[in-house]
Amino acid sequence: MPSKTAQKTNRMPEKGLPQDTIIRELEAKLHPDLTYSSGKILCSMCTNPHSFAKQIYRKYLEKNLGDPSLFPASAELEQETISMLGSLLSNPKACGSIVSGGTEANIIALWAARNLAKRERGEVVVPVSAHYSFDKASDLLNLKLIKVKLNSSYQMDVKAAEKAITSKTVAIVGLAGSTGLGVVDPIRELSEIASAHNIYLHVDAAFGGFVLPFLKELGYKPLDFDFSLPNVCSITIDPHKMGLAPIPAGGILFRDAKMCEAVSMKVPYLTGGEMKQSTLLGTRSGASAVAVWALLKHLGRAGYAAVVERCLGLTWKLVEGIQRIDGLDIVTEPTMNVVGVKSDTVDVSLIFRELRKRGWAVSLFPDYLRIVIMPHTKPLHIKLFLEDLQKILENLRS
Ligand code: 0PR
Repeated sequence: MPSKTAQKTNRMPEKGLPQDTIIRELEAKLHPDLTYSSGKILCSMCTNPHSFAKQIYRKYLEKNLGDPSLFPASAELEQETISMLGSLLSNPKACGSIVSGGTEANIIALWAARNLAKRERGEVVVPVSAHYSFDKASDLLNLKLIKVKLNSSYQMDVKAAEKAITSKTVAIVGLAGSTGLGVVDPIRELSEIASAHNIYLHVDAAFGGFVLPFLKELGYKPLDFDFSLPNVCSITIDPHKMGLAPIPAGGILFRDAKMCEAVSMKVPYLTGGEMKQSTLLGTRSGASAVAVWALLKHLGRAGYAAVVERCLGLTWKLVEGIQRIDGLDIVTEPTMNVVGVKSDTVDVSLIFRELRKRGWAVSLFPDYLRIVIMPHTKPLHIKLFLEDLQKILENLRS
């Protein structure tokens, strides 16, 4: 993209350079990047991938799921992965794909809903808290987003959602873990509305998909959000977030094959037969899907439950610490490992800036700071963060 300021140009060297020279240059150039291991990243929904997943990913880099005629076994593993994710979400018969992330998954879901509804210039009812990937999807798919207000618990207001439904509505979207606060919308009620109006319901559990299924066994309040609700048509669940898989690994799961068919394209020339694709991308990483398959098998339910238990335990330590600091409070009680921090006395953007000066990365939403406690966060990081936060508040108030 052309910019007003002079852009630095780069040229491929005429003669290749030795690998160690390049590695040294890379280390120096990439040095400014933050690392998860520093503990300073408190704003990301991604984390350092599990070492076993990295090992598997490296081993199978050449595999291309865009051409299952060459890699039929990898395609089979992808389907086994979808079935394992489906069983985590109460539907082992789910169909779908391992995709590039939550954005692609949400685009594919609305693409399917639009095609199934066969409606021109359709509308999609979403909560105002929906991730911006839905804005991208609506732009690409020529759908109008109808953004619905939240209730006092920061969930989609169900009455407002029902009111927003018109003859043009092609889908309702509910969040099972909002980007800002990790809030779960009343998916059961949305499912009832979807049924009453015969409308497609998509659930964005990009983050919550690897957290919510474990709440009950960990002694937290369970929340309905998955295919056990009869009208949930599709779910986004991202292995590259709380699934600990290497980027890129998103997941789009449909209740049944008919829904998946709504976005499938025939690509017969590759096989001389019936080959179909139902993703946005053509050439796509087989290593991603195989790494997710391997990690689901390696960690199992118990392994993932332990990860969630650690993150939630630390989240509550953080909440207690924040509530002890004069002038700070949480926006709402966390459902998962996402915390909103607000202040009645100090502008949160000033706190954000001071934190950055001390190396801490949090996210700045209009009225609050978002902190995500991921598996790379250790108790010591929380302690140091709270100490810095306390000092910052004292300085800003004086
Ligand atoms: N749905 C929800 C609920 C999300 O929170 C996100 C991303 C997406 C969909 C889209 O997922 P992809 O980014 O995989 O396409 N949530 C994070 C966010 O916007 C993404 C993120 C991750 C941002 C790591 C920063 C970061 O360091 O906060």
